Amino acid sequence: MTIMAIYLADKNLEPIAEKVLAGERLTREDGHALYASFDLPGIGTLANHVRERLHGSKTYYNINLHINPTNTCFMSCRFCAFGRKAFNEKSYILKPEEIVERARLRMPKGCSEIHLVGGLDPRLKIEYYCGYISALKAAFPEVHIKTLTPVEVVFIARMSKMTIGQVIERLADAGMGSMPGGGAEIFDSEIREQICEHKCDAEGWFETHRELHTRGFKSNCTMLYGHIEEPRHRIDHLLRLRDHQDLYGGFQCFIPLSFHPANTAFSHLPGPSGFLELQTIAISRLMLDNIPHIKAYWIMLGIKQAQVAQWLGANDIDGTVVHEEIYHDAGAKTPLGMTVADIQRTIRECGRTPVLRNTIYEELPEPAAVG
Ligand code: V47
Repeated sequence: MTIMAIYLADKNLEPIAEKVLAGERLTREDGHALYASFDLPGIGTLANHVRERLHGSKTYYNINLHINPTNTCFMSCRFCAFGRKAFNEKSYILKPEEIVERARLRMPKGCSEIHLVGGLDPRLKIEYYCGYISALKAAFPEVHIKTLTPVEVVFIARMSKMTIGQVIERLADAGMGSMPGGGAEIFDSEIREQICEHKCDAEGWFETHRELHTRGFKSNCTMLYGHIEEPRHRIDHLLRLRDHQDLYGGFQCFIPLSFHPANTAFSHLPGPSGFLELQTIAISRLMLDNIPHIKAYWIMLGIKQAQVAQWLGANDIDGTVVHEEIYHDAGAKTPLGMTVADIQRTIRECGRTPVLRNTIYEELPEPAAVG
């Protein structure tokens, strides 16, 4: 494709387009220029160019199940509607055997991954986390356990008087396969202080991924946007992820997380516009030249936005999920889960090719009954 083949309404984007088409890395200033532009079709076309260069027409999905072991949390993150104080009547801590039972009841046919994240409860030590991981592995040996974020790992390390590396080794011995991307929020310390002041900082978040990646584990990464941050904070966040990836290479997928304000301390904020959601997908694809996959998480974006995003840089949509709590506590209107047939139809409706994957992006045969 030549630059002549791309119509850019915003001519300021031409130098960036030249770089993207030549496969050159974009700078911080380029990132700022992208966020300053309203030329979403132009930016989206460039992001789609990168997406198709990497993945052609494939949109990846998986058959997964989300379980939240506990919603008790002694933190008070201002963007969160999920965490409950220990004395709250709606707080819960599932025992390992209850987690296994829940998995048994809810697990969809062909499930390859259980994704588990929860709140921070000082009463829970490393034995609790290893307990549910090993119980799940004993019950479902073939299923990949993707669990805990650096926020939880740093907390467990503190509560259990261990190093981050020691926590990771214990979790890995119990059967943890990888980690999801949560807890990243916005790395900039001034923003972090206003949205989640007591939780692990950017250094703790990156140290955990460094300890994971240097042991050969994969993980994902995220950015929570559309609250009080500015475009420069988003670009700074993306560049910190890109720098880490240059050194350690363990991030498989980036998931921009669109802020849902309902029932949070930021409920007075409007949340991100549909424009910002799609712009952020596209800019993420352009800036993160070393992270292979960009996920448009259908639960959070809504199925329709997730479809459009497949032409603006995204190449993954997440999976069946089955029962989601974090976004639904914050007002998400999407279903709690989707069937495989729903996901395949969603992907085909937007002209992309559904490709079933496992957690580490190995391609799996399409389920015959619904293929
Ligand atoms: O860390 C919490 C975010 C994250 C809200 O790795 C909120 O494949 C928006 O990380 N509005 C957890 N976002 C979810 C997460 C995730 C989800 C799907 C797939 C993967 C993956 C990871 O959700 C939290 C926080 O950043 N979050 N509350 C809210 N009100």
